[in-house]
Amino acid sequence: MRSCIYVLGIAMLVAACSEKTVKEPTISEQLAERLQTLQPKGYMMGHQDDPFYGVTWSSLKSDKKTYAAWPADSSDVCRTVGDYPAVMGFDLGGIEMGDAKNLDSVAFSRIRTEIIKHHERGGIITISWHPRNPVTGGTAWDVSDSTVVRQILQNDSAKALFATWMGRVGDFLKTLKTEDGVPVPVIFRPWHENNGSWFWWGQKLCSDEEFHGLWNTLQDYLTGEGLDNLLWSYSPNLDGGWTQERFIARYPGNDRVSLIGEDAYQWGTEEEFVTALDKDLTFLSGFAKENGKLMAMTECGYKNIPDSTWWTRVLKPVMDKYPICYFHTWRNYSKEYFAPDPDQVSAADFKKLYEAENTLFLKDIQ
Ligand code: BMA
Repeated sequence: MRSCIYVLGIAMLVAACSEKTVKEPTISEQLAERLQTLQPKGYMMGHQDDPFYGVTWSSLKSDKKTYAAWPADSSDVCRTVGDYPAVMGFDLGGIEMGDAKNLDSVAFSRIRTEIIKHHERGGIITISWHPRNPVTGGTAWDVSDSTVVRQILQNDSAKALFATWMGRVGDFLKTLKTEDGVPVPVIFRPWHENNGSWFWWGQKLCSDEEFHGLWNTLQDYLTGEGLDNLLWSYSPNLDGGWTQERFIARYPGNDRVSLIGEDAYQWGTEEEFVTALDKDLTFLSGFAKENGKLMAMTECGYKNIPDSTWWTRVLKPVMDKYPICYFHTWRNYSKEYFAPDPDQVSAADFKKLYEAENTLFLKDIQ
């Protein structure tokens, strides 16, 4: 009898172990593995809203309702270097209101189509969300009320409204599937630039505990909805002086984040930018290594790129020093753009960046 129990025990142990070894990684775990495998080859180029409009073109007609007959698959990046960005970024701002178009007038149906298309080309998707202010009704940039996050967590009517908003985000994310019904992997990056005070979830607008409450509310909701295709990215803004203590004050926690990074724009002088970025990437790469996280420049750029050698002279030397998975340039439209088009002063330099061994565009990751 004793030996029977012993044999049974061993058999159960073996079964449990093999169950563990055959457990399929989730879609987001597969994406993390892909990012990890690609990283030693170099860093990917990303662009926000790449297929919708560019410096000189827009597929949205002036009626703001219909799309012009721009050749399908237009892209300033592709027009400049002959290849698409490896990473494409999209924003859900407006989905919370039940709007048909996002805050930059792009129809959510079109966003869905382009996300699936880029995934099927072999590209990588990142999604941000600039939700309206649920208390004032203003935009994400309305910082007139510093109790918004607290209200979402504590006030019944704000809580209920925010629950509706999360539901709409979840409903949209659930539709990001290939024809075979396989969910598209997404680097999901909510509550970004939270160390600045220009969004209602910013530094001076909520306490650390409230920020964590906001993060967890959204993450727990979407995870509870079965969305295991989201790779969660924590992305404050360029700081220039991160300390461990300050960084972890709002960091959601190792069990909640897979990729860390920051949004780093050159707004002032080149020297200020490079010094701050270099310091921050030193800190972030140390933190990423210690905590087993992926890292990226989750947004970056130099508005309207007035410097013809900015890419290879200013940005590349800093990026080369750190194990970033990608750098993500913000959107291009006539007044403001962060990636060149073929006639832009930095186009030739951007081509040089493209030709470098360690920069990855779509063809490099397919
Ligand atoms: C900002 C600007 C805005 C835009 C928002 C969301 O940085 O580009 O014009 O509405 O991002 O894309």
